Amino acid sequence: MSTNHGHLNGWCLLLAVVGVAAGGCGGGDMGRDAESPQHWRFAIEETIGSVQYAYAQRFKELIEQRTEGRIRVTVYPYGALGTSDQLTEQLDLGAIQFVMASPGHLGKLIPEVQVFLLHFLFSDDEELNQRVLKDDAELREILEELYTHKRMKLLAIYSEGWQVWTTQRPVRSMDDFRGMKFRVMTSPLLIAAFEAYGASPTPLPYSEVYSGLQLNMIDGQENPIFAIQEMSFYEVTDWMIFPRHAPFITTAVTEQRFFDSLSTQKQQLVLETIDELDEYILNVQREFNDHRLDLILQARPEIRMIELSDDERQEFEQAARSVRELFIRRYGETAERLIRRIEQAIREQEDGPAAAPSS
Ligand code: 6CS
Repeated sequence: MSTNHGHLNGWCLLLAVVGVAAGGCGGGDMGRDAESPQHWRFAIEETIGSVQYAYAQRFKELIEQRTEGRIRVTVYPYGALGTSDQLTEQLDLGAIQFVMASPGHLGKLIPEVQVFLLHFLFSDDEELNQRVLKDDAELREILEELYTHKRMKLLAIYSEGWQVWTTQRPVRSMDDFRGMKFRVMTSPLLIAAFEAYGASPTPLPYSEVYSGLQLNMIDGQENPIFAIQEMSFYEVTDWMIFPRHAPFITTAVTEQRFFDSLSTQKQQLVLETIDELDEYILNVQREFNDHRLDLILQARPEIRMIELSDDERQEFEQAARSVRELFIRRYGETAERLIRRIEQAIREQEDGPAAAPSS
């Protein structure tokens, strides 16, 4: 990210072109009297109707209600302001105040956050995982520090549902992955993850996945069901594979300087609102993923589905271990602490706080 003024003016120009009165571009709302109207901008990495959209819209509703309209929130869906990487750049420039930043892309900027991309790390129980992501103080502390170094304030971490592979041929074993051009998000660890399975991973931004599948530049990709439906990936796929190897995890973020400029009351308002959204979004993602699987099946009943058995998952789980080791080798002590903390927090949730530390 850059704070270079040439860049800044470029973004201000871009924002002006797309119709955003950019508060952060030279004397906007920040730093005004706490009671004056304010306009906050929340950019997401997904389209209207997505899980992230539901999250940001609910945030908007609650903030506007609670401030009786003194704070206005505009939500920018994917495409309005650029790719995931461009959203975090614009946050850094102060042009937007809130973004969704998924580790699948943010990992280029904060490598340790790629812990959320590791396969077979989380439990099968979504509610348990959510408690770990939301409530584990040590995990949050480590991550908050990493985000702060990049001038971001981490607000929330949540799952949008299990990643599902969409492919042109059945996949039950690593053999089936051999030579498959598989699209991954742009964080480097995902390349290692699918190389370990024998595939040929191809990093691409979200907006290029549909055309990549349609033109056979890629043979497969992974995303939660709701995204497969709303991005129409199901139109250009023959198989859906359910390995339960990883949830799609994202983070809601604000810019640190913006947050620090708010009155204590407004900071509290943001934190309390975010806190409430956690349960809301767990229910939304479940509902979206369930319902949209039905929509996919109605639209293309010929799509074939495979749920990997525990035995079939084992082969992948075994291969994924080398990626964990690579993650630690590449990114060091903090990376290792994050893995250990997540494992320990899951054990504590499963067995109660007295769970013994791992050896
Ligand atoms: O695959 C991706 O790139 C995207 N998938 C989702 C579900 N959300 C945002 C992310 O960029």
